[in-house]
Amino acid sequence: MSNVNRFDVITIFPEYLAPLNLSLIGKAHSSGLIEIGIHDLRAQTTDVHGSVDDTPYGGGAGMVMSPEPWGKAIDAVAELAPDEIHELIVLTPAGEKLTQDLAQTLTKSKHLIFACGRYEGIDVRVSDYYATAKNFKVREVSIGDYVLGGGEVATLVIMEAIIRLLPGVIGNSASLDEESHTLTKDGDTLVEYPNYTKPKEWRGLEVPEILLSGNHGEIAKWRLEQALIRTNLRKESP
Ligand code: 6GU
Repeated sequence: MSNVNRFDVITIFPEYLAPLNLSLIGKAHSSGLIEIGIHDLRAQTTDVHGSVDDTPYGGGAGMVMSPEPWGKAIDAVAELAPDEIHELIVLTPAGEKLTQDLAQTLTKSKHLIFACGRYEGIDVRVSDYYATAKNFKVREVSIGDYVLGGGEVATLVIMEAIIRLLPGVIGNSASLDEESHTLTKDGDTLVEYPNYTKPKEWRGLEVPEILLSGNHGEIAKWRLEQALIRTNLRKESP
């Protein structure tokens, strides 16, 4: 059983995932901390036009993605990690909302498969089928209450949220403990305190005196106060 986390993305726009080669994720991939595969759904089509969608049963606007190319593509990528449980993430604005807590949970999955729907989404029988298939788990996930053209950008968001939490990806892992939306020991989630660096004065704006004091106890107290103020401000204006 492989010790690295594997991520497979199925899409009709493989080029949309090009940013995965950059920065943190690019480095994690090239250093072998993670495996990433990007797969073109159209490779699984059989007709000359490479059709991946059709009109909805029951009528209505738009097109629905056909189940068979998805079934073939998902079966094929499952073979790339044959000993793992496959966590199939179906991207849809109707899904469970992404949170830091969900990102943390998904770090535990050794094999994540992202199914990027377009148009009016994927025939729901794809989710229904894999929900009971051997060695599969299914989650429908959304990144927020707005509608995107497809699941590709949502996949980038979710993968970045997960991958930066994996051991070895961020050099200074202590920076993960203090950041926004992380559960505190009291079970709350706070947004982060404000940060300052040099110079001491910039365009007439001063760094708070307390941060220059060298008094670590007082600084910790001030930062917690600031985090609470910011958290409460956000709750009043969601
Ligand atoms: Cl995952 N997909 C689409 N198409 N729109 C979204 C989304 C996903 N999450 C928020 N909006």
